[in-house]
Amino acid sequence: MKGIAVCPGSFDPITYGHLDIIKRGAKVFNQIHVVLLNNSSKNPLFTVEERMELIKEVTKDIPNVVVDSYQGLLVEYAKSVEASALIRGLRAVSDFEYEMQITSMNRVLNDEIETFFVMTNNQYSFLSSSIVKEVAKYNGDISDLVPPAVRMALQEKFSI
Ligand code: COD
Repeated sequence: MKGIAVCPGSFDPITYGHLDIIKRGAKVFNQIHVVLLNNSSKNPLFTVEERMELIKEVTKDIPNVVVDSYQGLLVEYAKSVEASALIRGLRAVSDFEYEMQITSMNRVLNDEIETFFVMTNNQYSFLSSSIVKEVAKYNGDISDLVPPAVRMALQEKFSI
């Protein structure tokens, strides 16, 4: 599929689940903008700069990925980079209600931008940034959940 897609998130921090969605999107679209936005219901552990650095590090081998951050509405960002699509991941039925709500709102705000959902890879269906932070906080093994750079950043955050 041609064109530019935006893969939005809070990425606090980026996990192998996110990375899987980004890689699969990058096979389908010409360019993927991975954009860090503010989710007002979350209180991030990492700063915007720290999260951006980690995303850049773990996506550096995917040539058609651009990493960015934006303070504002997702659809405004998408318009500013001339994207025609948004990519979101779906893990479980529990994701569906929330995703449907924001997708509907985004369509009200701009009905020219389509949202595409990528079903999680089975091995990451349980994986979330929150779970990773919880396990890392108590020094559990997160090596199968996040790339090495993220694991090190978490260990530093929790002074392990
Ligand atoms: N497998 C597959 N997909 C996954 C996995 C996994 N293991 N883990 C996460 N994902 C997917 C999520 O389902 C999501 O699609 C994406 O990865 C990013 O997840 P998060 O948790 O990092 O990001 P969110 O859900 O907090 O992002 C919300 C936004 C920041 C995009 C949203 O709040 C937003 O758009 N904010 C800007 C203001 C705005 O425009 N709001 C929308 C209008 S209401």
